[in-house]
Amino acid sequence: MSRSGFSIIIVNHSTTDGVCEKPASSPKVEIKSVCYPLVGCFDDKPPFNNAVGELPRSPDVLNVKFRLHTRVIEASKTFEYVDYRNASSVTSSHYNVTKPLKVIIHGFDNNGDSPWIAAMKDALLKRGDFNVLVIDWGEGAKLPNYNAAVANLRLVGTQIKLILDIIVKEGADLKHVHLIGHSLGAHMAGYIGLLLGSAIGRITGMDPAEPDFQCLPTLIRLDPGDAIFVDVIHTNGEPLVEGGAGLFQQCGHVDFYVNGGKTQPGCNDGLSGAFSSLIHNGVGSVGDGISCSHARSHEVFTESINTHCPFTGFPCDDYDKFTKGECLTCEPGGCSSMGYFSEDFYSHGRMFLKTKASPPYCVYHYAIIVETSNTTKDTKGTIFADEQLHKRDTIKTLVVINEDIGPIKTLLLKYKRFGGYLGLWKGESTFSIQKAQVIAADAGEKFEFKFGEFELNHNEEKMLEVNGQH
Ligand SMILES: [Ca+2]
Repeated sequence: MSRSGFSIIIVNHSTTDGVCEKPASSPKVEIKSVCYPLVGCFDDKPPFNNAVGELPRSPDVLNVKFRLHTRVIEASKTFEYVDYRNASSVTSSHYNVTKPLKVIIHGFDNNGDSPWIAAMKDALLKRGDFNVLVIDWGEGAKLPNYNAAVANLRLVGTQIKLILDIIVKEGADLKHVHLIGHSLGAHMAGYIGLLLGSAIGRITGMDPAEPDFQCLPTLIRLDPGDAIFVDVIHTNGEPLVEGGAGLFQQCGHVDFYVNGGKTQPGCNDGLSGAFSSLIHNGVGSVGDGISCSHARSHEVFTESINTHCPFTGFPCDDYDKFTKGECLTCEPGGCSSMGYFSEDFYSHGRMFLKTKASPPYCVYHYAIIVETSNTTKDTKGTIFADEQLHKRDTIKTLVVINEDIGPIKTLLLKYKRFGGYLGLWKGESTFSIQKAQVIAADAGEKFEFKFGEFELNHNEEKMLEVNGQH
């Protein structure tokens, strides 16, 4: 029993890292349903029993607000309301059916006034002359009943679908509709895609919520079948019990794992401010109530809308390999760009990228590769972060820099021998290098330094001049 008096059961079928186990068969329970005017009926027949017995509240109780923003509207006022029950609220608004539509959908414990929504809306209107629809379903997504919010998202998704029906009737093309959802909002976007037969142009899922969705059927959660293009940003894919709020499993055509996709630099989510605390106890203690790593997904998406920094995502088997600089050549399927411009790339699958701990988050990725000489003695010491240094080794490391530093002319190498224990097992006083390379991964360029063996003394710095660029 939680502190607020609600007993909450979360449906998940996984252990860690989004590895799904076959769910045990559900016991037979009586199917409940509820019906409302225009939006129709909702029951909890599997797989829609993930809300653990909750059914959507009535439209009157949820009182969802649909706020339309355009450049024209913003010139004189903040927004206009549109309503699925009244087509003329759309046709008499400043909605322009010849322009693309961006729909921003928040998640649990957020509402239309959550500050990140205004920041994203502003960035979108700066980028293009769009219709931007902000969905304020704060009443249906409020603390403390997470499962009720999971149930409500189907009703709100249906309401949004009815608005899309109106704009299609007015001549808009669903191909130019882009749903952008955070957390539960990402799954709501998937549900709208389901209702519209996957005809929507694009869904961006920003750290889609894990509780009640992980490893459950694609019918109820975001998946690549929900739109023509689905891009997903993972920032808080830790298991729920360890404070994670987002799905770790792939659920788009392209999935970006930011800093590995589990927790974010600069965030100290801890368990006290984590999502599990929020849904079990109704206690939100971090910022707008959602954990820092979970919120990072919409921050990086918003930054990607108007930046020149590429947010390059690199295909890789896992994050460990990526941090060792082993996946910076955009092989085999090519790279992509996390965020707004991911649609422009054909590359699909799992992509990895680093960011900074604070805005601007985007960084440029460089691999520094040092090949050691085959005549040197094995030793222990430090070149970059590696400690065990062997002859004929190739040492790779990934470094990130805030800006594109352009062509690289020089590389400073330093060898520091291992200091030993109690005066024993000290590293060798010199270590020999065969050659060094730097890969400027975002630019796709390679710089070669110094062919032929040279020695580095302990604590000595050697400046190498570039002698080749590819
Ligand atoms: Ca789906």
